Amino acid sequence: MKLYSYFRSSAAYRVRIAFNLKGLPYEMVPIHLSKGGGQQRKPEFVAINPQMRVPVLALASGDVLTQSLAIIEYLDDIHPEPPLLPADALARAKVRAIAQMVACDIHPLNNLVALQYLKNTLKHDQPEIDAWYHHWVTEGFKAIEAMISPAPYACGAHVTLADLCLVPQVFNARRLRVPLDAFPKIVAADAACLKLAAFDKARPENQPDAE
Ligand SMILES: N[C@@H](CCC(=O)N[C@@H](CS)C(=O)NCC(=O)O)C(=O)O
Repeated sequence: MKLYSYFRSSAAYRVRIAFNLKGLPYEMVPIHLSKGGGQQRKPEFVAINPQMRVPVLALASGDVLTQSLAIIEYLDDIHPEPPLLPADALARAKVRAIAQMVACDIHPLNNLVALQYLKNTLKHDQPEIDAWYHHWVTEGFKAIEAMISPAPYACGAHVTLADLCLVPQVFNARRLRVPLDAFPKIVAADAACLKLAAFDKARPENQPDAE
């Protein structure tokens, strides 16, 4: 399997963690999201993913999967061990809720295309863009902080899809200097995950395309 990734992409980071937890090998194809206007906009990549985003997973069958949560659930379906979702329906819904708070509510407001639109089209200055970023991460983290009880991972004794989404978002928040003092539970879950080799190996700074 080929994973189109960018070291700093938090959506690709989620998928890298899943691959590592499952112990599955993959070939990494780095897509630089900013150099030369962004390789994601080149016709050869648009032909692979018309949405011009990473991650993308290309399967040996020729099928192409997009969207990190769909890719992770696909990997979980074809390689169920270790499971990334609990067996119990109620617990699964709770894990998916935390994952989607990150992937559907926080991340889309903060990802590169959204920030570039604020800057280049709407002409906001950098302090305004930083304030936008901080606002949406802080709002999202406030809600997540109230909803998790790390033990030691976000949703209990086992790593779940919630952790795969939370850890990359915490990485991004730190990179953009969002204060995390008000979120001790999120910080604790992140620290517990980062002790695991699967998470450590997936870190942006440990990728072949890291700068
Ligand atoms: N919902 C998508 C989000 C994918 C996404 O937005 N990826 C970003 C990097 S984290 C991207 O490729 N951005 C391209 C750009 O900003 O032009 C997923 O979960 O895979």
